[in-house]
Amino acid sequence: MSGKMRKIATEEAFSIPEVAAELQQIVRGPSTSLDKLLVRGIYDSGNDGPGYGAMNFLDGLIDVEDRRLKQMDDLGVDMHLLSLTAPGVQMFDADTATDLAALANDRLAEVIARHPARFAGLASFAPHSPKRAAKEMERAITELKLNGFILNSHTHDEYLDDPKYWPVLEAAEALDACIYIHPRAASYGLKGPLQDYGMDSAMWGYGVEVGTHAVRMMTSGLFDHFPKLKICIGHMGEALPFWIWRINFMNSRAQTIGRSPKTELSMAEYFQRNFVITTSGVEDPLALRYAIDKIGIDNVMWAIDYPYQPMQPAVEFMDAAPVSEAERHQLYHGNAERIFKITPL
Ligand code: 1WB
Ligand code: MN
Repeated sequence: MSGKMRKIATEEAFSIPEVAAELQQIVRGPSTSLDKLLVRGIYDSGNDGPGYGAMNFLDGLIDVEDRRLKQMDDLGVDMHLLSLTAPGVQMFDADTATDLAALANDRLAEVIARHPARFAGLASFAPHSPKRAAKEMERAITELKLNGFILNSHTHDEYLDDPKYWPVLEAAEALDACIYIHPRAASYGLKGPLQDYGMDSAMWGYGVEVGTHAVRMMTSGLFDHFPKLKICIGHMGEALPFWIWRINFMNSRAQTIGRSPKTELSMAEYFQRNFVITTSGVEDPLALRYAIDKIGIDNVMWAIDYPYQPMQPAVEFMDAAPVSEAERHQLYHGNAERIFKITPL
């Protein structure tokens, strides 16, 4: 055990009762979102949900300062970078989403104020109303001193390459704050074959959804307008480190024949310049070593994905990972301190 190494876990989920109650209403309402398969089990497990209630994730999401903190103590986990869990506020209508994002940010700032050495946080915003979102983003960084932003992929089936979201991207870039794109279930047009066999969520669908989101952002050329924008993706990069060579090759061809917009840089260059990844929920030493060698040790951070994945194996994984001690320091805390502006010890 590297007991003295600071350990900052960077994709750690929480919720508040008000958001949980609103999600229960969504589950009972007419939405045809694929998210309902999983969200029902967490927030309305008295219904006929597929057994997720038994895992009691809701308890682990609402509890921040009690059992979670004790477990962090026991395992030597110094800090959780908290984010409002998927689907965040994005299934709600614009006004509800705007209000609940602000409330969640206030609560998050209160938790951090009580435990400044133990928690940091990513701010929520309601992409539905991009201008109001930009205001909340500014408040979250300048007043609440939060550390970046959380976005749960699509919003009502729309993605960040849509020009309507430019105020959001402008705000993130101007505030020099990273947007963490966390999964939610695939959008309406993408969900067809992902609806069966439990493929909708963390097993496969989440990665397809966020990977698609990230490739849309790169191929649309939006990083030419926002060259300093930083996007974080979890789950060892949602397969993109493995695919980037082919994305790059085929995009270059698509640009040549006019099927993809002309861009100033190549896809591989955008991936290197504008993206960072975390290990959340992928405890595979070969995948970690590959990701580091492929995209650089400065671009990879450790995460647990609590409470959806247990803390102890995530710590054991990183303690034993096939990396140098200098690399382990960067993975465990150095990169998170730089990217999320957490004061080094
Ligand atoms: C699970 C994982 C469920 C995540 C989630 O619900 C989220 C799961 C919002 O493993 O069932 C996640 O964040 O990886
Ligand atoms: Mn997660």
